[in-house]
Amino acid sequence: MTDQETPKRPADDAEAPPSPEFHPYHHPAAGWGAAKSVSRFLLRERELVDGPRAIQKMNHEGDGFDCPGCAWPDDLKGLRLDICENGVKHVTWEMTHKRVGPAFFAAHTVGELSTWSDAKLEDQGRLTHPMVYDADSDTYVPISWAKAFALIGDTLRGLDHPAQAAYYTSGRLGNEATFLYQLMARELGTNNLPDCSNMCHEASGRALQASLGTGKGTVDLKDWEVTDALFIIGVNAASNAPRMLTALAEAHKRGTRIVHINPLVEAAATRAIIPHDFADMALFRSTPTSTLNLQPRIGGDMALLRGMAKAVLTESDSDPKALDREFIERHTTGFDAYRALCESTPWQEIERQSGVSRAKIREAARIYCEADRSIFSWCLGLTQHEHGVDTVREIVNLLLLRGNLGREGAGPSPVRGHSNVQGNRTCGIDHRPSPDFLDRLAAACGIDPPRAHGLDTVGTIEAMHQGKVKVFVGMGGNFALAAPDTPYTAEGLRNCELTVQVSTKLNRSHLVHGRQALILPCLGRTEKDVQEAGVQSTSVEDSMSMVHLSVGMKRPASRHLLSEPAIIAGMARAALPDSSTPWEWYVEDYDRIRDTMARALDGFEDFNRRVRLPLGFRICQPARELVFHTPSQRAEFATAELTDVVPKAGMLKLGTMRSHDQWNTTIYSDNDRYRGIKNLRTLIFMNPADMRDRGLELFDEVDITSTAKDGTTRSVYRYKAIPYDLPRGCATGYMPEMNVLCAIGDYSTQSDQPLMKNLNVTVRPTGSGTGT
Ligand SMILES: Nc1nc2c(c(=O)[nH]1)N[C@H]1C(S)=C(S)[C@@H](COP(=O)(O)OP(=O)(O)OC[C@H]3O[C@@H](n4cnc5c(=O)[nH]c(N)nc54)[C@H](O)[C@@H]3O)O[C@H]1N2
Ligand SMILES: Nc1nc2c(c(=O)[nH]1)N[C@H]1C(S)=C(S)[C@@H](COP(=O)(O)OP(=O)(O)OC[C@H]3O[C@@H](n4cnc5c(=O)[nH]c(N)nc54)[C@H](O)[C@@H]3O)O[C@H]1N2
Ligand SMILES: [Mo]
Repeated sequence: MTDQETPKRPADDAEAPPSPEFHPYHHPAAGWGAAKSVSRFLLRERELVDGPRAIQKMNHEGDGFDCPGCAWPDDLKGLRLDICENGVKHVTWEMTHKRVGPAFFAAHTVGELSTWSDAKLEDQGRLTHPMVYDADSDTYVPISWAKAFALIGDTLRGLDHPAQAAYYTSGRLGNEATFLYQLMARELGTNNLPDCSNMCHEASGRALQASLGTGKGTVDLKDWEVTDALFIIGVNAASNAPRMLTALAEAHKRGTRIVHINPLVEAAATRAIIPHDFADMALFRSTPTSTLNLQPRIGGDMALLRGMAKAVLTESDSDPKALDREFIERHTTGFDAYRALCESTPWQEIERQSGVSRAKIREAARIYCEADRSIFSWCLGLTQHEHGVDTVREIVNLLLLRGNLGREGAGPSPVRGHSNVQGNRTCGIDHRPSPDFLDRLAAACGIDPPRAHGLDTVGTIEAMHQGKVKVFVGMGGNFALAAPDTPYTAEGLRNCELTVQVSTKLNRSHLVHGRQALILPCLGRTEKDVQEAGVQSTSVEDSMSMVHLSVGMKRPASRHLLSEPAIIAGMARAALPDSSTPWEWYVEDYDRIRDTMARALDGFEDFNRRVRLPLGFRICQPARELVFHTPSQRAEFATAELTDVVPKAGMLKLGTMRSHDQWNTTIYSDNDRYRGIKNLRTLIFMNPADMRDRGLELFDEVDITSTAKDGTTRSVYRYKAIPYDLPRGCATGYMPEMNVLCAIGDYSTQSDQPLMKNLNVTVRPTGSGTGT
């Protein structure tokens, strides 16, 4: 297909790009705005026939596929239309009729494609053939699967050490493929398994592990249905976990109190129309989704939570029931030290660091004390910070004070990102595997896995730079754009001997490549996966530890596509010709992979039977049973001091985030409906007073310069300033455009996560001063 034949986004045809617009949004979330957006999207992707049919099958027990979007759990009552606007966009994007085949690649050099926008690259459609980079013509040319695998095998076998390769996972990979992938890496001899979780919930995993001895949340949807208070922190649910809106609206109707903690008052913190409630839809009847909104400064959550704990402890002087003393006594350790720390932290410091008044914090604490059962839920607003681990541990501290653990309707509930990012970790994508995990894997699979820790995302980028990692394999995702410090990451990838991208759509990571490069196209989750034993299903694990099967139903986008398990097996056999792992036999029937997983993985006993139960099965959470695999065998209070998060004079704290019309690096449009933005992505949301200080008005152009921990600076130019309701000294803008500002060295010392929500920036009008 040539570029001329390729349907373009309207913006590409227009003489001048449409003008940006900003109209603050005052409507409820979801409802008709979402329905309208869905039909526009189906129309654009020419999916009015297949789209609705597929949507009917989404998130259905038994015969459906799991939405490849977010990791919010499926409705427990088997709701017929358990979907959301963004899930529909996501599925339709995968099912597009547009194709990127050999003719397309012959018509466009990599040099030319590099000048295209990221949105335009992905919009070309589904990849259809395995392709290899040809340096002479600067194009990708077709290659057979056998030759592609041979190239990978030869290169891997030619390395001096297996740790000269890194194997990235984006969190959509199903459990069975995940298991084979980590098995391949470990059989080859490395734990270099960076994944997108290194950029998202690493802090949550480490905090929960340290406090409770489990890396995951302990609650499920049933708990959400009976809780008395919900604390929703640092998540833009209306865009990024839209099915949570239903849970919030239903909870509010039941009388549950809902506190949102976010520098921005996001759409989910106002009102919502429940999309599958036809009466609500027909009558435009919306339900409130918030009792109280607190707007801390960026990074101010820990101080706010500490303030709540301080208020709870003060309350306990007059009301003994404010604390669950029996729970604290029986199940925790470190309470006295934590109490002393809270008491010695002055309110003045709490107010300064959080940016929220003592009165407001006490109001939240009162709601907490009045609730018999509370759930705390959070996402990236908490984790992508220097002190992300301490902050999540502070949530656990608060929960422990009132015994909100191990009982119905109470506990920690992180909102995970990609649809199977939690399953990836459960099934072995971990650069720091525990000895117990490796021992069991060794016994079940007859391999001798390496014990040394491997590289995470940031470590991989640095190692590619230093020439220590020479082969990069990306199982999905868009590493070149998703990772921090875009030019630095690009240099790392270009320094590789071989880059391999297993993908469904064309993206930047195909153009920023090693000396040799492969694009390997795979089946998407909506597509029928037929192997020797018939149609195969794969399993995924949602945010609340439910594991269930997903079966694709669409005809594959091309007959040349392979499934992810087949691609991994092909690579593994080529790299390990003498391996006694039955790679080909596994791929013939995924039940065989599941049988091995049942032996190798904790909680997967009797996997093949249990995964076929209605709604699947829940992986046991020891902390929920009040069994704590911590050094003390108890839940451990953490006693970290507050750190200084107040921006230095003249500087702002900038958080990068997603718009409503994007999926990580995939941009569907330049609109952000709930924040009132149209036709604009290169923007910065600022407090109106911070704009006035700089002489800025709406849409004025600014240059933004970040200063890294090591003093180096990075800039983006001509971004448009938007006045927005967020605390003074704070600003936000969109990833991945702003990843340029995130220095490679700026990762948390607690979680190794890049500080994507904690950039120290100066903002000045474009054309003023020297800039950097
Ligand atoms: N439609 C759609 N859905 C998605 C994704 C997508 O791109 N598109 N991505 C998926 C993935 S991989 C992930 S990890 C999740 C991400 O889901 P979110 O965590 O919602 O992602 P972000 O857009 O990064 O926004 C985080 C929120 O944090 C707030 N925030 C910023 N700084 C702070 C802070 O210091 N404190 C607090 N309390 N809040 C802060 C922002 O105002 C914003 O509301 O969503 C998943 N779902
Ligand atoms: N500044 C900043 N940067 C961030 C973040 C932030 O908040 N701020 N968030 C971080 C987070 S939380 C995450 S999770 C990462 C996201 O990082 P990634 O997971 O690496 O990126 P995605 O944009 O989700 O990947 C999109 C690509 O996945 C491929 N794909 C889609 N479906 C499939 C499939 O079924 N199989 C395979 N093999 N490939 C498929 C397509 O080719 C598509 O181009 O970004 C991180 N980067
Ligand atoms: Mo994520």
